[in-house]
Amino acid sequence: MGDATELLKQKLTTEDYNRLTALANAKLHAFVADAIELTGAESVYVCTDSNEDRAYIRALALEKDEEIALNIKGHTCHFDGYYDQARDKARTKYLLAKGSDLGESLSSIEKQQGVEEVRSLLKDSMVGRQMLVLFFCLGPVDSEFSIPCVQITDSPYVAHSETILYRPGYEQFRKLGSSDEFFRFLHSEAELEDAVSKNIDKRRVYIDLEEDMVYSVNTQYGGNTIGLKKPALRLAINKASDEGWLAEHMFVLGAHGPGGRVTYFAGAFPSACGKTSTSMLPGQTIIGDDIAYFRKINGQMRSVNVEKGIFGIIRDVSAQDDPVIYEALMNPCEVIFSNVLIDGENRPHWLGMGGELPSDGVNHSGQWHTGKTDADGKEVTASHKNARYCLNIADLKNMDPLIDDAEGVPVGGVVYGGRDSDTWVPVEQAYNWAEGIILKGASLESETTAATLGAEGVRTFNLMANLDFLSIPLGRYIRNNLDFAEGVEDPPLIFSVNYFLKDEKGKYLNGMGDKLVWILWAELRINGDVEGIRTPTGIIPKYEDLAGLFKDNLGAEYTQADYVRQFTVRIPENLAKLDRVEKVYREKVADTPAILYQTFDEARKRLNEAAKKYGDNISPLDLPAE
Ligand code: SPV
Ligand code: MN
Repeated sequence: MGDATELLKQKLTTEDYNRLTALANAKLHAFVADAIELTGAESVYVCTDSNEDRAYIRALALEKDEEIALNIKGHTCHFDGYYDQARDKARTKYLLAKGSDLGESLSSIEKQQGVEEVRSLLKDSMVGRQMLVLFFCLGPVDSEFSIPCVQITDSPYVAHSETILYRPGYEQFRKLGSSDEFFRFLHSEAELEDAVSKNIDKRRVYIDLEEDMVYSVNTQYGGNTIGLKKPALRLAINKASDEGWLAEHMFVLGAHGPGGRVTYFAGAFPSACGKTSTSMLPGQTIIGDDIAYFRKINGQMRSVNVEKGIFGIIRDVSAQDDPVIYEALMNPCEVIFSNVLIDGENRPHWLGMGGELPSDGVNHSGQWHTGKTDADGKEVTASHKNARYCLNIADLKNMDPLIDDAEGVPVGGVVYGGRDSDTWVPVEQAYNWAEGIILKGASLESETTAATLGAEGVRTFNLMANLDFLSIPLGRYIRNNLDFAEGVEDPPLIFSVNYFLKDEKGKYLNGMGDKLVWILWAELRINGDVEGIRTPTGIIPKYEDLAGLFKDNLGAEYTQADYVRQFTVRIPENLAKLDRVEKVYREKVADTPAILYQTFDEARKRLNEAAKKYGDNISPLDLPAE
């Protein structure tokens, strides 16, 4: 380690050197020294948890043109390159030692080859630039859930985003001492043209599970670069599997039931399928919108938000549908907008914000006007469909008071949902934990969205909405989820939800606001307040209970005809779904637990028996209550 210290002494100012070496951790020093040598950074800034250091990062993002100031105090806008607008799944890979295998569903590259490739792309990538070294904590600080992380980046935008999204970690590293239990992220935006990464074809996100380290290069889009977000989720899933806890792509929400009761829900949805808006339901309180860790503490399943901010999709955020977010986006507080449209007065605009959009301005394509087309003749939309906002949850009016609790919150319900136009009913409770994991979570399919590169609207298998981030074989992941209820006194109830069900003419059967009713019904179920109706796939609400919830919470009249249309059990679609999903497991997953196939068979049997008795489409009014 003597070498590392020598190099650090040469390259760092006395102040930065003292800041870094105040953290007496040889692995950390070696990581920073190696990054300096590799990237050829001209200087290094070591960021502590102080407000002054945060202000320095914010100012740097403006100075380097990675963000521009908007017309409201604290608001800025960042643009990613035109072809760098979403997670690049194809170029995100695990570095695997020869002979190890994660199964064919997860992309990997032989470790030595991959490390050489990504390091050659990082070589001299920071020449003439300042390297930023930042410390964060995943999960609440000083808790069983905490994972300290160090991020190295040459992008002040990435650094700024992380100061909003994650709890500060410099002091956590002080407490960590010489332990090597922390995650490391090395990112360089590399060669820039007009302040965006130029060599998108050389974009790489490579993950080293043995080293708990991720490399990212030639990209700026947050999902590829913000180490603590999805790269860290991948490391955490692997760590959790070794240590007996769970890392999930889930929101955590406090649902407020009768008499001031709060019941906590965790919910998994693929990207751009209503996860953030569920975590923001009116009248409820938010813990987190994207990533949650779960641990068993004193016989309870407890959960924390890994983050403290939101990197949310801005499309369709409007005063009417998302009043809490909308208010923050219209008032002074720290917000980074990305890939929206900026008008001549430095105001942001986006698709679906309500009202007319300007006919020109600046967006992710440069100067923009209505009807502009790109090099492929494709229309450039005013804002990108995956345009985002990044803000602190503390700036929202609906933050749950337990957000930073070191022991997390007790989970009463788990929800799985996707973009499903023809099969699942709007809400349904699974008969038990194992059926919930298998018939809801492990059977999740969703139509693809703009949150990842590639075609939209294609129905795709997406196990627990976490498939994009899995770092362990799929069967083991399912097993871990099944086993997690062992030793829990009162396991959470599991529900499926579907906000995207359509009728035979392709019209949505539900309004955007209806999701509040599904969650509040689930809240009543968890607390034993309402009966349900038994269907071949699970337990659905009774009409009267929903009618009451619609009236009390949305001031809406809910007709029996609506109920029948939405909650009719579609037998052929459910059978077809089981067949599609089973095929994936049989053909692509070598370690599928046998219980999955058994549970599918039982569900098929129930569906076939019901079809014999009631026909292919079963009205909920024909089925018996519990
Ligand atoms: C998602 O796509 O699931 C997100 C944003 O939450 S990203 O950072 O791109 O992962
Ligand atoms: Mn996400």
